[in-house]
Amino acid sequence: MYILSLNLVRRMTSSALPMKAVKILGSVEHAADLNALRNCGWIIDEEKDCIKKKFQFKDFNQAFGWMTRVALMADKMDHHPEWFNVYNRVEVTLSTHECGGVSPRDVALAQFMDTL
Ligand code: H2B
Repeated sequence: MYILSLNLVRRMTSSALPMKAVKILGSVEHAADLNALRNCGWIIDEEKDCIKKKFQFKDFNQAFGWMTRVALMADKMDHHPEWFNVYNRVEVTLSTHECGGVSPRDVALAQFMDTL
């Protein structure tokens, strides 16, 4: 898990591999990634062109610790989640303003959230 996270960090912050802000819903090229996210509990909202997931933790400490780690990565990526937290629940919505939809940046941040 730790090694996977490190690879994701490199992939997400490497200037050699910039992830373009292009819409990917319905694109054949990204179908496998989107399906993998579906299998991890992400809802692909085609209408609103965003992806969503409800995370649940043991308590507030666990939830906020996770949010803190995600926030540090989001800041590094300059790609920030829309989220809503009550006690041990965090509801996340990801989309990319630049393209007005879901882009590879959202997929990468979603994968990072799942690895923590
Ligand atoms: N976060 C998300 N989720 N989508 C964006 O398109 C985005 C962002 N753009 N964070 C960034 C910041 C942009 O607004 C700034 C100006 O770089």
